[in-house]
Amino acid sequence: MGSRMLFRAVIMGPPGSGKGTISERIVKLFALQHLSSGDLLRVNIQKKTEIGLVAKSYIDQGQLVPDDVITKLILQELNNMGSNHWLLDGFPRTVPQAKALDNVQQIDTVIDLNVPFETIRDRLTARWIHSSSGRVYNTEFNPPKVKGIDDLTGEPLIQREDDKPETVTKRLKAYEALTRPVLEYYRDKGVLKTFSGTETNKIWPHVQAFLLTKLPDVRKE
Ligand code: G5P
Ligand code: MG
Repeated sequence: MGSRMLFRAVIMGPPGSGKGTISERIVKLFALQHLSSGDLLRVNIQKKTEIGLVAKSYIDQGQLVPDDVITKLILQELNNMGSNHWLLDGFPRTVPQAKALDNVQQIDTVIDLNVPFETIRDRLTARWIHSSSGRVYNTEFNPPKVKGIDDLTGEPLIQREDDKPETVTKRLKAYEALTRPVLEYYRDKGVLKTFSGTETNKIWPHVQAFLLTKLPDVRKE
Protein backbone atom coordinates (compact mmCIF):
# COMPACT_ATOMS: atom_id res chain seq x y z
CA MET A 1 0.00 0.00 0.00
CA GLY A 2 1.30 3.47 -0.88
CA SER A 3 1.38 6.73 1.00
CA ARG A 4 -2.33 7.35 1.03
CA MET A 5 -3.74 6.38 4.42
CA LEU A 6 -7.44 6.62 3.79
CA PHE A 7 -9.83 6.61 0.89
CA ARG A 8 -13.53 6.81 1.52
CA ALA A 9 -15.86 6.72 -1.44
CA VAL A 10 -19.58 6.48 -2.05
CA ILE A 11 -21.24 5.15 -5.21
CA MET A 12 -24.70 6.52 -5.96
CA GLY A 13 -27.32 6.21 -8.68
CA PRO A 14 -30.93 5.17 -9.10
CA PRO A 15 -32.08 1.56 -8.58
CA GLY A 16 -30.59 -0.59 -11.33
CA SER A 17 -28.07 2.02 -12.47
CA GLY A 18 -25.24 -0.48 -12.01
CA LYS A 19 -23.88 0.38 -8.55
CA GLY A 20 -23.40 -3.29 -7.66
CA THR A 21 -21.98 -4.19 -11.09
CA ILE A 22 -19.47 -1.31 -11.14
CA SER A 23 -18.53 -1.92 -7.50
CA GLU A 24 -17.63 -5.53 -8.35
CA ARG A 25 -15.30 -4.21 -11.06
CA ILE A 26 -13.80 -1.59 -8.76
CA VAL A 27 -12.91 -4.08 -6.01
CA LYS A 28 -11.26 -6.37 -8.56
CA LEU A 29 -8.84 -3.56 -9.45
CA PHE A 30 -8.50 -1.55 -6.27
CA ALA A 31 -7.94 -2.56 -2.68
CA LEU A 32 -11.19 -1.07 -1.46
CA GLN A 33 -13.71 -2.80 0.76
CA HIS A 34 -17.23 -2.69 -0.69
CA LEU A 35 -20.20 -2.26 1.64
CA SER A 36 -23.68 -2.35 0.12
CA SER A 37 -26.52 -1.30 2.42
CA GLY A 38 -29.01 -3.29 0.33
CA ASP A 39 -26.89 -6.47 0.48
CA LEU A 40 -26.50 -6.04 4.23
CA LEU A 41 -30.24 -5.58 4.72
CA ARG A 42 -30.99 -8.66 2.58
CA VAL A 43 -28.60 -10.78 4.67
CA ASN A 44 -30.44 -9.55 7.78
CA ILE A 45 -33.79 -10.43 6.20
CA GLN A 46 -32.53 -13.90 5.34
CA LYS A 47 -31.28 -14.46 8.88
CA LYS A 48 -34.54 -13.03 10.28
CA THR A 49 -32.75 -10.62 12.61
CA GLU A 50 -34.69 -7.84 14.34
CA ILE A 51 -33.42 -5.30 11.79
CA GLY A 52 -34.23 -7.72 8.98
CA LEU A 53 -37.84 -8.05 10.09
CA VAL A 54 -38.30 -4.26 10.25
CA ALA A 55 -36.47 -3.68 6.95
CA LYS A 56 -38.43 -6.27 4.99
CA SER A 57 -41.75 -4.47 5.37
CA TYR A 58 -40.25 -1.31 3.83
CA ILE A 59 -38.11 -2.92 1.14
CA ASP A 60 -40.92 -5.09 -0.22
CA GLN A 61 -43.02 -1.91 -0.56
CA GLY A 62 -40.27 -0.10 -2.47
CA GLN A 63 -39.84 2.35 0.41
CA LEU A 64 -36.70 3.42 2.20
CA VAL A 65 -35.93 1.90 5.57
CA PRO A 66 -36.12 4.60 8.33
CA ASP A 67 -32.98 6.74 8.61
CA ASP A 68 -32.20 5.83 12.21
CA VAL A 69 -32.34 2.08 11.53
CA ILE A 70 -30.05 2.09 8.50
CA THR A 71 -27.68 4.75 9.85
CA LYS A 72 -27.02 2.79 13.03
CA LEU A 73 -26.44 -0.40 11.06
CA ILE A 74 -24.00 1.15 8.56
CA LEU A 75 -22.02 3.20 11.06
CA GLN A 76 -21.58 0.05 13.13
CA GLU A 77 -20.29 -1.84 10.07
CA LEU A 78 -17.88 0.98 9.21
CA ASN A 79 -16.49 0.78 12.71
CA ASN A 80 -15.77 -2.91 12.25
CA MET A 81 -14.32 -2.45 8.77
CA GLY A 82 -10.93 -4.07 8.36
CA SER A 83 -9.81 -1.67 5.64
CA ASN A 84 -9.08 2.06 5.67
CA HIS A 85 -10.19 2.25 2.06
CA TRP A 86 -13.83 1.67 1.45
CA LEU A 87 -16.64 2.08 -1.04
CA LEU A 88 -20.18 2.57 0.26
CA ASP A 89 -22.99 1.50 -2.07
CA GLY A 90 -26.60 2.48 -1.32
CA PHE A 91 -25.77 4.62 1.71
CA PRO A 92 -26.30 7.52 2.27
CA ARG A 93 -29.60 7.81 0.46
CA THR A 94 -31.16 10.78 2.24
CA VAL A 95 -29.71 14.11 3.38
CA PRO A 96 -30.08 13.18 7.09
CA GLN A 97 -28.08 9.99 6.39
CA ALA A 98 -25.37 11.99 4.60
CA LYS A 99 -25.14 14.40 7.54
CA ALA A 100 -24.92 11.53 10.04
CA LEU A 101 -22.09 10.00 7.99
CA ASP A 102 -20.29 13.36 7.83
CA ASN A 103 -20.30 13.52 11.60
CA VAL A 104 -18.07 10.46 11.79
CA GLN A 105 -16.21 10.23 8.45
CA GLN A 106 -15.19 12.64 5.75
CA ILE A 107 -16.08 11.44 2.25
CA ASP A 108 -13.38 11.92 -0.41
CA THR A 109 -15.27 11.00 -3.56
CA VAL A 110 -18.84 10.35 -4.66
CA ILE A 111 -19.27 8.41 -7.90
CA ASP A 112 -22.71 9.19 -9.34
CA LEU A 113 -24.08 6.85 -12.02
CA ASN A 114 -26.51 8.91 -14.04
CA VAL A 115 -28.56 6.36 -16.00
CA PRO A 116 -32.00 7.26 -17.42
CA PHE A 117 -35.01 5.63 -15.77
CA GLU A 118 -36.22 4.15 -19.10
CA THR A 119 -33.00 2.17 -19.33
CA ILE A 120 -33.35 0.76 -15.86
CA ARG A 121 -36.72 -0.93 -15.78
CA ASP A 122 -35.98 -3.85 -18.10
CA ARG A 123 -32.70 -4.58 -16.39
CA LEU A 124 -34.31 -5.31 -13.08
CA THR A 125 -36.82 -7.89 -14.28
CA ALA A 126 -33.88 -9.80 -15.82
CA ARG A 127 -31.72 -9.58 -12.67
CA TRP A 128 -30.69 -12.59 -10.60
CA ILE A 129 -28.53 -12.35 -7.47
CA HIS A 130 -26.44 -14.56 -5.22
CA SER A 131 -27.88 -13.32 -1.96
CA SER A 132 -25.08 -14.05 0.53
CA SER A 133 -22.32 -12.37 -1.54
CA GLY A 134 -24.47 -9.82 -3.39
CA ARG A 135 -23.06 -10.91 -6.78
CA VAL A 136 -25.30 -9.63 -9.55
CA TYR A 137 -26.26 -11.30 -12.83
CA ASN A 138 -28.62 -10.48 -15.65
CA THR A 139 -30.07 -13.06 -18.02
CA GLU A 140 -29.11 -10.81 -20.95
CA PHE A 141 -26.24 -8.58 -19.89
CA ASN A 142 -24.12 -10.90 -17.74
CA PRO A 143 -25.68 -14.34 -17.44
CA PRO A 144 -24.25 -16.91 -15.02
CA LYS A 145 -22.24 -19.76 -16.58
CA VAL A 146 -24.98 -22.18 -15.54
CA LYS A 147 -28.57 -20.90 -15.53
CA GLY A 148 -29.78 -20.09 -12.01
CA ILE A 149 -26.43 -20.94 -10.37
CA ASP A 150 -23.75 -18.67 -8.85
CA ASP A 151 -20.46 -18.91 -10.78
CA LEU A 152 -18.24 -18.99 -7.69
CA THR A 153 -20.11 -21.03 -5.08
CA GLY A 154 -22.45 -23.17 -7.19
CA GLU A 155 -25.32 -22.05 -4.96
CA PRO A 156 -28.75 -21.15 -6.38
CA LEU A 157 -29.50 -17.59 -7.52
CA ILE A 158 -32.69 -15.76 -6.54
CA GLN A 159 -34.73 -12.85 -7.86
CA ARG A 160 -35.30 -9.88 -5.59
CA GLU A 161 -38.79 -9.40 -4.17
CA ASP A 162 -38.54 -5.65 -4.89
CA ASP A 163 -37.69 -6.09 -8.60
CA LYS A 164 -41.37 -6.46 -9.56
CA PRO A 165 -42.31 -3.67 -12.02
CA GLU A 166 -44.77 -1.95 -9.65
CA THR A 167 -42.24 -1.93 -6.81
CA VAL A 168 -39.52 -0.61 -9.13
CA THR A 169 -41.78 2.38 -9.89
CA LYS A 170 -42.03 3.14 -6.17
CA ARG A 171 -38.27 2.82 -5.73
CA LEU A 172 -37.66 5.28 -8.56
CA LYS A 173 -40.09 7.74 -6.93
CA ALA A 174 -38.29 7.41 -3.61
CA TYR A 175 -35.01 8.06 -5.42
CA GLU A 176 -36.36 11.27 -6.98
CA ALA A 177 -37.83 12.60 -3.78
CA LEU A 178 -35.24 11.61 -1.18
CA THR A 179 -31.95 10.64 -2.85
CA ARG A 180 -31.55 13.22 -5.60
CA PRO A 181 -31.09 15.97 -2.94
CA VAL A 182 -28.06 14.02 -1.66
CA LEU A 183 -26.35 14.64 -5.03
CA GLU A 184 -26.76 18.39 -4.46
CA TYR A 185 -25.40 18.00 -0.96
CA TYR A 186 -22.20 16.38 -2.24
CA ARG A 187 -21.94 18.72 -5.25
CA ASP A 188 -21.86 21.63 -2.80
CA LYS A 189 -19.02 19.91 -0.96
CA GLY A 190 -17.09 19.55 -4.23
CA VAL A 191 -16.74 15.75 -4.09
CA LEU A 192 -19.37 14.69 -6.65
CA LYS A 193 -18.26 13.09 -9.92
CA THR A 194 -21.09 12.23 -12.31
CA PHE A 195 -20.87 9.55 -15.03
CA SER A 196 -23.73 9.56 -17.53
CA GLY A 197 -24.70 6.83 -19.95
CA THR A 198 -26.98 3.91 -20.70
CA GLU A 199 -24.42 1.07 -20.74
CA THR A 200 -22.17 -0.09 -17.93
CA ASN A 201 -19.46 -1.18 -20.36
CA LYS A 202 -19.24 2.37 -21.69
CA ILE A 203 -19.40 4.04 -18.27
CA TRP A 204 -16.86 1.73 -16.62
CA PRO A 205 -13.68 2.86 -18.48
CA HIS A 206 -14.36 6.44 -17.35
CA VAL A 207 -14.86 5.37 -13.74
CA GLN A 208 -11.68 3.32 -13.89
CA ALA A 209 -9.62 6.20 -15.36
CA PHE A 210 -11.02 8.57 -12.74
CA LEU A 211 -10.14 6.23 -9.87
CA LEU A 212 -6.63 5.74 -11.23
CA THR A 213 -6.05 9.48 -10.90
CA LYS A 214 -7.52 9.47 -7.39
CA LEU A 215 -5.83 6.45 -5.92
CA PRO A 216 -3.02 5.06 -8.07
CA ASP A 217 -1.34 3.58 -4.99
CA VAL A 218 -4.40 1.61 -3.92
CA ARG A 219 -4.28 -0.43 -7.09
CA LYS A 220 -4.12 -4.20 -6.69
CA GLU A 221 -1.11 -5.99 -8.17
P1 G5P B 1 -30.39 -1.55 -2.87
O1 G5P B 1 -30.09 -2.98 -2.83
O2 G5P B 1 -29.31 -0.57 -2.63
P2 G5P B 1 -31.04 -0.08 -5.27
O3 G5P B 1 -32.46 0.04 -5.69
O4 G5P B 1 -30.39 1.17 -4.86
O5 G5P B 1 -31.09 -1.27 -4.26
P3 G5P B 1 -30.01 -1.92 -7.03
O6 G5P B 1 -31.39 -2.32 -7.44
O7 G5P B 1 -29.20 -2.82 -6.19
O8 G5P B 1 -30.07 -0.52 -6.37
P4 G5P B 1 -27.71 -1.33 -8.68
O9 G5P B 1 -26.84 -1.96 -7.67
O10 G5P B 1 -27.50 0.12 -8.98
O11 G5P B 1 -29.24 -1.55 -8.38
O12 G5P B 1 -27.62 -2.09 -10.05
P5 G5P B 1 -26.98 -3.53 -10.43
O13 G5P B 1 -27.53 -4.60 -9.56
O14 G5P B 1 -25.50 -3.39 -10.58
O15 G5P B 1 -27.58 -3.68 -11.92
C1 G5P B 1 -28.95 -3.92 -12.10
C2 G5P B 1 -29.15 -5.03 -13.16
O16 G5P B 1 -28.75 -4.52 -14.44
C3 G5P B 1 -28.29 -6.29 -12.93
O17 G5P B 1 -29.03 -7.41 -13.36
C4 G5P B 1 -27.08 -6.07 -13.86
O18 G5P B 1 -26.49 -7.28 -14.26
C5 G5P B 1 -27.75 -5.34 -15.02
N1 G5P B 1 -26.88 -4.42 -15.76
C6 G5P B 1 -25.84 -3.66 -15.32
N2 G5P B 1 -25.32 -2.94 -16.32
C7 G5P B 1 -26.05 -3.23 -17.44
C8 G5P B 1 -26.00 -2.79 -18.80
O19 G5P B 1 -25.16 -1.97 -19.20
N3 G5P B 1 -26.93 -3.32 -19.63
C9 G5P B 1 -27.85 -4.22 -19.23
N4 G5P B 1 -28.75 -4.67 -20.10
N5 G5P B 1 -27.93 -4.66 -17.95
C10 G5P B 1 -27.06 -4.17 -17.08
O20 G5P B 1 -31.55 -1.23 -1.86
C11 G5P B 1 -32.70 -2.01 -1.82
C12 G5P B 1 -33.66 -1.48 -0.79
O21 G5P B 1 -33.05 -1.51 0.50
C13 G5P B 1 -33.43 -0.37 1.27
C14 G5P B 1 -34.47 0.36 0.44
O22 G5P B 1 -35.74 -0.13 0.77
C15 G5P B 1 -34.09 -0.03 -0.98
O23 G5P B 1 -35.17 0.08 -1.89
N6 G5P B 1 -32.25 0.44 1.51
C16 G5P B 1 -32.24 1.61 2.20
N7 G5P B 1 -33.24 2.28 2.81
C17 G5P B 1 -32.91 3.45 3.40
N8 G5P B 1 -31.67 3.96 3.40
C18 G5P B 1 -30.64 3.31 2.80
N9 G5P B 1 -29.40 3.85 2.80
C19 G5P B 1 -30.90 2.06 2.16
N10 G5P B 1 -30.14 1.18 1.49
C20 G5P B 1 -30.98 0.21 1.09
MG1 MG C 1 -27.17 -2.96 -5.78
